[in-house]
Amino acid sequence: MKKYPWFGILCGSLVAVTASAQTMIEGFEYASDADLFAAWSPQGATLGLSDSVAPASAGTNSLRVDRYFPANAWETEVITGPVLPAPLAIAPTQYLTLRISGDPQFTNASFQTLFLYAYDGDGNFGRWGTPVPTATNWQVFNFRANTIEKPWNSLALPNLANMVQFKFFLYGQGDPAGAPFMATIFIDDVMVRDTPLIEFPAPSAPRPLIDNFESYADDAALLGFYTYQNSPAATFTTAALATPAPQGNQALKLGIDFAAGQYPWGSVRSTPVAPFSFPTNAVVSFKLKGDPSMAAIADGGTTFWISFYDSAGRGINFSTPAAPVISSEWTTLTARLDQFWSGTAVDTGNLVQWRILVEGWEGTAASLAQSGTFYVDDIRMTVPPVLGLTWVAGALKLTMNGLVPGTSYELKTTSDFSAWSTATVINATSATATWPVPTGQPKAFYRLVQP
Ligand SMILES: [Ca+2]
Ligand SMILES: [Ca+2]
Repeated sequence: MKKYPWFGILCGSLVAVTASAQTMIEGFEYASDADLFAAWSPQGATLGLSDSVAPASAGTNSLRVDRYFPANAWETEVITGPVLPAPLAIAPTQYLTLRISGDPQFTNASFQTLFLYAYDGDGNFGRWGTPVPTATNWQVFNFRANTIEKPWNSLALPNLANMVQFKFFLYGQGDPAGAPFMATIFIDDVMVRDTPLIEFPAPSAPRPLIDNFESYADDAALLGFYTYQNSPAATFTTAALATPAPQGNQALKLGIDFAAGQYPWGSVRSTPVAPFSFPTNAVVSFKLKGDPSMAAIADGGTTFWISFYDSAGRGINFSTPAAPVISSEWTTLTARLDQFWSGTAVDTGNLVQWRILVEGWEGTAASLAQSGTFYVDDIRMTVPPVLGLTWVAGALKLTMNGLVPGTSYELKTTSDFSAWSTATVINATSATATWPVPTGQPKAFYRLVQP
């Protein structure tokens, strides 16, 4: 007799489906509310299908939950999902992911948490939870599977290799209860994934000019926009405006007193600005003048960094070799997006901040303190212009898009690539310009350059 339960578990594990890179547990893509109600049942809430879905969601429906939370201690809604068609095996390193759109009404709650409960074939269960959002935009929750918690009323943590059912527990009140309220939330795309789901909003417009240091009336204005970041704390940076400059009248001057020891660096970080994107075809360019007095101690840690940050403070970095950092001449450096590196996913469509940094050296613990002076100017993020040809009223016109207003371009032409001549100069007043192609030439090639 005792063999039967053992046999049952063995059979269950044999038919379990292993969650692959992305396994959809529930997308709420039911044809009707009746089909939804056959699968999901509430306790005191009203459920329904909604056409509110997250922008990146593949489906057209989500689950709408309307629930009145009276002022009772620990007032909780339980929404029970269907028994899975086959047990699901979830690896401890995988993620339980779901989308949710919250409700500001939850600010009334004295305790507000959405738990995803998971049940195994033996009736043990665990949960992952997070505060219910009080914003109505779609958000993503990612729970690492092995962070599952055992509620007080479960005998044991569930066996992640044999999951058979999921439920939502929606806590709307703690103890004591807050004010009563009516709330509506939306849930969608309950998934098992190998990696967290990270999505970013639509990209903002590019910012062609990052900083040319011409807009600051004086050093005080410069330091109203930039703040110091140094490491270790004994490193000291002084930022000022410097004249002459390779562009305009002013450049950034960084005087850095590097502390003794390894990897000292000094930097200035901008104030957050309106979000801007770093298009994949854009090029960051800047001018850098180094300090030849650093040459004697320069090593692999002697480097200049420019970094950009998204609104969550996640950064991408471009770092140079030592040569421009120890050069007494101005060097123009360029970097494409794929030359920037990062340890995390960064919303490069919505960057809001940048940092200008000089690291003195790698050195050793015995490295002595030393000072250096560095200059930076004309930091730009340029998207190459795009040329096209159009017929307008029987005449051929060259169209130029993606121009930077205020910039002067030379339109170069050749018929056979043996020599290029200047066809015209375009002083861009907007992002677009046109130029009439001369009639009577059988073929010509054009390119637009920024002299
Ligand atoms: Ca859906
Ligand atoms: Ca300048």
